Amino acid sequence: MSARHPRPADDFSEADLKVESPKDHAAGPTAVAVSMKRSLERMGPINTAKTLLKLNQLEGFDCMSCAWPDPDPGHRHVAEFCENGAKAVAEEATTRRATPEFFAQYSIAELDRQSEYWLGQQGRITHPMIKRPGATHYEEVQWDEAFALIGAELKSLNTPDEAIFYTSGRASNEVAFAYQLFVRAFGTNNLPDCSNMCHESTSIALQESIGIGKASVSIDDVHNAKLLVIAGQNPGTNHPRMLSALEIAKQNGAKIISINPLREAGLVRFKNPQNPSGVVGRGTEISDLHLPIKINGDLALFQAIGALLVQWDALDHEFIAEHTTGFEQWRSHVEALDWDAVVETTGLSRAQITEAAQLIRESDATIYCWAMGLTQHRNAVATIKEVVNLAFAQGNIGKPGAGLFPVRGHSNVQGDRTMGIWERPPAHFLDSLQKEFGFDPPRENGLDTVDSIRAMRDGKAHFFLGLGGNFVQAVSDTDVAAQALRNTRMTVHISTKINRSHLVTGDTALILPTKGRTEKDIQASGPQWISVEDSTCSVHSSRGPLKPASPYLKSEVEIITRIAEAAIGDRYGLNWQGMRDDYSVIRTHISKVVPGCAAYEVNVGRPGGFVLPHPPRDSRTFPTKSGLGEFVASPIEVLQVPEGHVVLQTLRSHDQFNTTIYGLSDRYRGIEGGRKVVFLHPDDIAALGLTDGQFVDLHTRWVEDDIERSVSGFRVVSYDTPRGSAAAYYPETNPLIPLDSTALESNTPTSKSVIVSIVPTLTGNAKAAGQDGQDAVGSDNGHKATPQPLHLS
Ligand SMILES: Nc1nc2c(c(=O)[nH]1)N[C@H]1C(S)=C(S)[C@@H](COP(=O)(O)OP(=O)(O)OC[C@H]3O[C@@H](n4cnc5c(=O)[nH]c(N)nc54)[C@H](O)[C@@H]3O)O[C@H]1N2
Ligand SMILES: Nc1nc2c(c(=O)[nH]1)N[C@H]1C(S)=C(S)[C@@H](COP(=O)(O)OP(=O)(O)OC[C@H]3O[C@@H](n4cnc5c(=O)[nH]c(N)nc54)[C@H](O)[C@@H]3O)O[C@H]1N2
Ligand code: SF4
Ligand SMILES: [Mo]
Repeated sequence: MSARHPRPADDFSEADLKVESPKDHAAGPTAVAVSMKRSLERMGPINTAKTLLKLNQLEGFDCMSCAWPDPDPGHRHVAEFCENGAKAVAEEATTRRATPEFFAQYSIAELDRQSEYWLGQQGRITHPMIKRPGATHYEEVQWDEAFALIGAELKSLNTPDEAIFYTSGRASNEVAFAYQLFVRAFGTNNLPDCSNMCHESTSIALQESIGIGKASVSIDDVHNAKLLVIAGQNPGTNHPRMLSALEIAKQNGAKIISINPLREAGLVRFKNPQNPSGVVGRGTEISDLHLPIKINGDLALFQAIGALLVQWDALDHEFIAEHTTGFEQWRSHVEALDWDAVVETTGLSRAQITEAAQLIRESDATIYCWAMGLTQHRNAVATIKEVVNLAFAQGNIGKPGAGLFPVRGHSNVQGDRTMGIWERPPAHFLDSLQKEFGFDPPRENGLDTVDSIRAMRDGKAHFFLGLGGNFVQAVSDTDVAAQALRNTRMTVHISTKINRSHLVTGDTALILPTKGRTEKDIQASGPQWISVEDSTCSVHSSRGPLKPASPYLKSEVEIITRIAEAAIGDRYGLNWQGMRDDYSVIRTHISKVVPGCAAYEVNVGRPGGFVLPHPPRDSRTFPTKSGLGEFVASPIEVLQVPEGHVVLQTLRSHDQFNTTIYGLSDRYRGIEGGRKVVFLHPDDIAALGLTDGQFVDLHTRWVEDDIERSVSGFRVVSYDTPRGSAAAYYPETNPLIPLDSTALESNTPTSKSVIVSIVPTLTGNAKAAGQDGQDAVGSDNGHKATPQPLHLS
């Protein structure tokens, strides 16, 4: 391989890891500087200018990073984006290219030895690629042949249920609708999505408690709340423009409680780069009260707060009587609260909990915000129902400045669900599909992500298609998942850039390169636009400004409709060509099938779009089984952690989007130049017989099966986290999460509570201190490095 061109980022090494003090504020001028530097480096000046000024603007494109809402038309800044939005754009609009020549240079096995960071740095995929059975490399394939192979494979299955159709939450409403239509016409509900690993616990809990699985607030409510409770969320990194909204709320007099094992910089102070005081001054204090809760303590905490509200009679009796059911059972449940269990589970004192409850008691307009810190635990669904109980107790739903705010992850993960990407579709949705298209869709529930892995592992599914995403890195139990995918006859990935999932192949593997949000999409009827839904149920349009990265790219709608034609032709008279020639044809179908989307084309096309109906928010009506808001009492489960073990949460650094690693700077937590770290309380470090900076291995404690799960070569970092609560980055730690360790009811992997032991890495262990950000999937990448002392400052 001597003729190989040098590739960017070949030199990334964990040996450069530096640990500094965590920051006490988020954003500020550094955020602007980092955004501009990354944008110019990756996209060059022309794409930077063409994209950033169009980002989140009325005639522009929707940020493809998180699902934070935009301000109303007329209230937007010239620069209506954050550092991580700019990084997401730069990552997609990069000028680097992964061409067929690149794939000819590196075998799949060689690529699999590279880190996810390195893979991402190779740039946009330019041509459709195939790995044929027995081949060692990907080679170029013509689009027609690719579609024909997929069609033939799908037709060869014994039943449609042997195919898995995954979706990542960046897909637009238009492609999502066409995709679910194809999959159901093909004959299965096997539509797992990233939501299964994300806010599924939220959707299940809210569906039962309030009758709809979505947030009940608008951005105006956030601005006008008297109190915001932010639990299990790190907005400074993952929803950075939320800090601007929190700043406005604070200026309007709001108080903020943060509930998080970590003192995340964005929850301490915000320096708004849009304001002079944010550039030179101290910025805005965000949290009035921080509760450094032990991992998984939230159910107990919320129940204890409920008990205090009941004890103080700080209740909205009128709301409870008129709009809810189950209150009396819940009241007697919380009255019998075991405070010792609460203190043990939360790691908080009764005084701290009382202080939080007092703030809640004093507020007549409270918003509860949450994200992955609540959803990815065994008892996640119960925890979220407990949040709803608190909101009900004080009537904090369906009134200005109050409500429930699960802050969604991927930019269109909520819209994809609205469009029917769901393995458990409600009957009314299927009825509408039947009415519109004249065929009876399958009525049996399909497989979610965890069950899809089981099906592939057990030889019950033979075909995997991913509409975006990086399935094998995102799911739990990486090695088990990789083996499951390798069991299949065909894997197909519709992607913009190379990722690990392309390297874990079925007998045949296809990479179908697609246009991204930043790019123009021209079809037979002319330029097309797409639509998306944010965390606050607001739906709006998006138009990419750039010329596509390669002339061979196809839009996601084109790819899905061509696959549909190849697999089912014109079955049921479905007109795939009409849909891809003019996306408004899809939108007309949406308006007839999807609840709340009448006159979709007109409503979504107008500046700022429209807001979907939400009965609890709009009229305090609850489309639940009982027709009322449902209080649900749940027992407190104390997580049993054996001696010598800690609970590990797996989270995001400031320099990644899920499995896409932008760079190696987790600036706010003081980690630079590497990712293989494990944050531990100093007393835990001592109690486990370790030292700060030492190389360690993490082993999962899981007695339900006999698989040994471990990762190696992580550095111990002494950190302000509660005792017994450790943290490390995702996805490097995903091999530690057992496939069967999932949340009750939602089946979401327990990514935030993995019980592990931590032991020194044996020097000379081949896996120790991998040079790259992570090990190759299912193989020992053999990197060796000598442990070096950390630069502690
Ligand atoms: N830049 C960037 N933006 C993103 C993403 C990204 O990767 N990068 N990902 C997107 C996606 S898909 C999602 S889902 C969201 C995720 O957004 P977040 O949910 O904010 O993401 P995580 O990094 O998983 O952080 C979870 C937070 O919960 C805390 N936590 C962990 N365990 C517990 C617990 O038991 N109790 C409590 N109270 N807190 C706990 C952690 O300390 C951390 O602050 O972000 C979206 N936006
Ligand atoms: N341990 C642990 N595991 C987790 C989590 C955790 O907190 N801890 N979080 C979970 C969560 S919340 C989520 S949402 C999942 C994320 O799971 P996924 O959504 O599957 O993963 P992503 O990393 O967001 O997907 C990135 C890939 O999408 C492709 N892509 C980017 N843009 C486009 C586009 O416009 N079109 C297409 N077709 N492809 C595109 C690129 O090839 C890129 O490599 O991970 C989950 N896994
Ligand atoms: S807050 Fe989220 S949607 Fe808004 S610009 Fe930042 S990353 Fe993009
Ligand atoms: Mo997510």
